[in-house]
Amino acid sequence: MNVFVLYHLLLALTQMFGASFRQASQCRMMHFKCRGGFYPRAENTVARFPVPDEKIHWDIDYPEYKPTNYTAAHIKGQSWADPEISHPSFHPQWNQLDGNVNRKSHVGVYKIENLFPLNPVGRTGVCGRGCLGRWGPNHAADPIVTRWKRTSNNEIELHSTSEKKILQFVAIQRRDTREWAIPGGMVDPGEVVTTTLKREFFEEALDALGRKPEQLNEADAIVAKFFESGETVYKGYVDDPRNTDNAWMETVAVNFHDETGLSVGKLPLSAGDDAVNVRWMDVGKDLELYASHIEFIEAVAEKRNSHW
Ligand code: RP5
Repeated sequence: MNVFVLYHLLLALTQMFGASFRQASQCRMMHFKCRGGFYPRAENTVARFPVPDEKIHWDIDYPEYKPTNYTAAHIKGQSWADPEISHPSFHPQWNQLDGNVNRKSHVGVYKIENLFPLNPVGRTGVCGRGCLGRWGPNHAADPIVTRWKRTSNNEIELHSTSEKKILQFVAIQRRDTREWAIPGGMVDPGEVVTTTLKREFFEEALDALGRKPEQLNEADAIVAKFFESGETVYKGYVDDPRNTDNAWMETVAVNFHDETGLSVGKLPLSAGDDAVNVRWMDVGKDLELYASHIEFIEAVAEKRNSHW
């Protein structure tokens, strides 16, 4: 068998058995929301050093590049945050599971330069950790809970132009930036992603933390059951406004779909924890969402063949 035939055989096998979700690879990704302007919600104004599109990637020379060094004062000394990189007690195991802290990236092996992990996409105009707790990847999970939009007669509504079914997803309004977003959150050390997905949805969209234990009811059991089967639609880097050259967000986004609208699709939503608002939002390409959440929603729309 010659090399050409072998290559195409391997390619076909990868397509047949490979991941059916989007997975960001390190090669030539771009980021936009963590570049230009100011670092979000910093104590003082923190301007990002300008990084034009063509200078994002580390392998492109940019001798003038002087990123602003910023680590938020409030993360220092927190139990959920790493110490300074030079702290004598800090011996991070990069690119692997470090105790119960996951320092592996979904996008491949990231580089370490002068002790600091390097953002796998490239320059952001800020070095240090910004307001992220971990050096390197900060892992999150995003539950995308969907149902079909229905008329008052409970019939599935079709879009007037595309004539396709309209998907709705549970969106929260973030307390920090006031942008609408998927109700995701950080994976705690040692926590499995399936637990994070459920926990974050309970906290942000059903206000589980604001309720007394005796208020936990039948609805909670419905949600717990509903979260047993989800489909991963994205795994990788997030273009999050908090990213820096040395600390960045990554996520696993999973779709949980209520086909009949009779399960989670019927429950009353209530904003809690980091959310100031929650609602079912129609899916379409004009949505403006936090970070790169629109990409994950697009992947769900594609999977469900809904209006976009
Ligand atoms: C985004 O930040 C992730 O996609 C996830 O939605 C979120 C996690 O951060 P917090 O909401 O916990 O701040 O990058």
